[in-house]
Amino acid sequence: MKPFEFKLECQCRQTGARVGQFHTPHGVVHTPRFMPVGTLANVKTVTPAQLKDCKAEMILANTYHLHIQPGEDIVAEAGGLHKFMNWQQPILTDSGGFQVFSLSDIRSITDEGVKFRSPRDGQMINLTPEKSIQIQNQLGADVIMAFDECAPYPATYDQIRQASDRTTRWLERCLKAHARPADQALFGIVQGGVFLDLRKKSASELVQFDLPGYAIGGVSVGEPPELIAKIVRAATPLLPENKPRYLMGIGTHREMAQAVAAGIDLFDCVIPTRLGRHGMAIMTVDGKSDRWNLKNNRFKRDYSALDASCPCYTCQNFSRAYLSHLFRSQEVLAFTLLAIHNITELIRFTQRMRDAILGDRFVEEFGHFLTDFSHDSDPDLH
Ligand code: PRF
Ligand code: ZN
Repeated sequence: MKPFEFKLECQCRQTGARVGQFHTPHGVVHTPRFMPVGTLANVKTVTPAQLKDCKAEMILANTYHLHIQPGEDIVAEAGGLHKFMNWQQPILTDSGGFQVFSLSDIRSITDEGVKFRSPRDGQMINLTPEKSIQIQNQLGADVIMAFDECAPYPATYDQIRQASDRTTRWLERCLKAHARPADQALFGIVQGGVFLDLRKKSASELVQFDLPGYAIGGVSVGEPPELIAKIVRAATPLLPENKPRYLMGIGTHREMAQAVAAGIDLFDCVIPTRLGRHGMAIMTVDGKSDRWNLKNNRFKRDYSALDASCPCYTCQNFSRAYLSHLFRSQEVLAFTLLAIHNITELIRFTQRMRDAILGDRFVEEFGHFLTDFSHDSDPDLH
């Protein structure tokens, strides 16, 4: 098998949904698939052994955070990210592009790069396409992301055009700087905000670089949620069929189902661990998604399993009443148990879509998530 080969196994006959296998130096990722987020070289409150039990395949880490602490030199000296955090399966690092814009005190954005103050010690940091790639080369993930400019929402057409044009120019510099193309796949990121013509322009420019994979960025930044599916349906058909497609920062059932229907393969989101720390369980009840607050009084004496149909460690061993008690007592174990369930739930959801596509049952089983989805009557597709 060639490195970073994406093997298209099956395509849905009614939608753009597909099943594939993405090969990396640390193993195969079966798509569609949800990827848990491990920002600082750990998925918050969950051990690697527990993550494996959740059926996680590829996980994420962040260039921005790891550069600030502990620094890429320490990770490289430790033997790279896989060894440092003891995760021997695939890892993807985000470039820092998005995190600088959403988390830091920015001093300037120019064609050269982004200057900002480190939230750790106030020192000036200069992140450029070259620097982001050099850091990601040192971290050593299987997939690294291009350094992009994600414009805020709302922004004018001109601002978004400038940010997505700059993202294309930066991609060229990322490719030149990339020192490990043999064992790290560089993915490009489609920008263009809510403007479908800019999305199409961005996607068609990126495709010229013949990259091993493509992502759609700049969504879920505050725009109305119904626009996400529109944006994905505008950009995805322009991306090559035989390369993985990753929708960044998305992880609700509905958004993932609609994106899968448009041909997306990979997702990531912090919500399973973040909601877990707030006492919220992500549930599928009668095929529909729901969120339960475990601190609710109705769970106080509910001795049934969190979700009897869920194979996760939490659901197999603990009752709703026990989880409710842990949260009320603010016990740290509560975070771990709920994160295990929530991550399992989102990975199982993508696995169920995978099985349904393979069995020619995708629209039958997931059609209720696709309500505003219609493949040929959508004028934005043309
Ligand atoms: N760019 C990068 N990472 C991201 C995004 C982006 O646009 C998003 C958008 N929601 C999440 N993560 N580099
Ligand atoms: Zn569970």
